[in-house]
Amino acid sequence: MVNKPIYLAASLLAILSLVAIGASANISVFAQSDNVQATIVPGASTLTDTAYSPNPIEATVGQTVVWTNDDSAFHTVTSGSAGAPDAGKTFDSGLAGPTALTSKGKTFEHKFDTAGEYPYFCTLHPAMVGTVIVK
Ligand SMILES: [Cu+2]
Repeated sequence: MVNKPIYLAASLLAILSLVAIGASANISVFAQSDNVQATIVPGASTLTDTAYSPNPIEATVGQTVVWTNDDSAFHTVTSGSAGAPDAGKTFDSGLAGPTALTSKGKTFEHKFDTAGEYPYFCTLHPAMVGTVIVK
């Protein structure tokens, strides 16, 4: 009878720690679904591997990378490398349409569902290159 309050306290602690574990698990799931932000920097047309920032972009499987054009010039975010037959096959902001990064403030996004390294470039300025690393 004397120990009963101790058992109650211990049970309460056990329940509270389970709740805490559950809450932290939910937070990590939420963090994984967050978008990863990247930019095309001002003056990118004359840059190479610093045109896209950060470079490389690191993401986890299932995350979406959002590129914002912070430059005044028209750029693209195009998978692969310039001249390669598979260029633009995985993702491409393109030269026309709603995803085209025609001016400052425009955004393009792509969700990465498979781990790997994804090189990309700008079709208008092929010296602009970057990599997305998905883990
Ligand atoms: Cu460009």
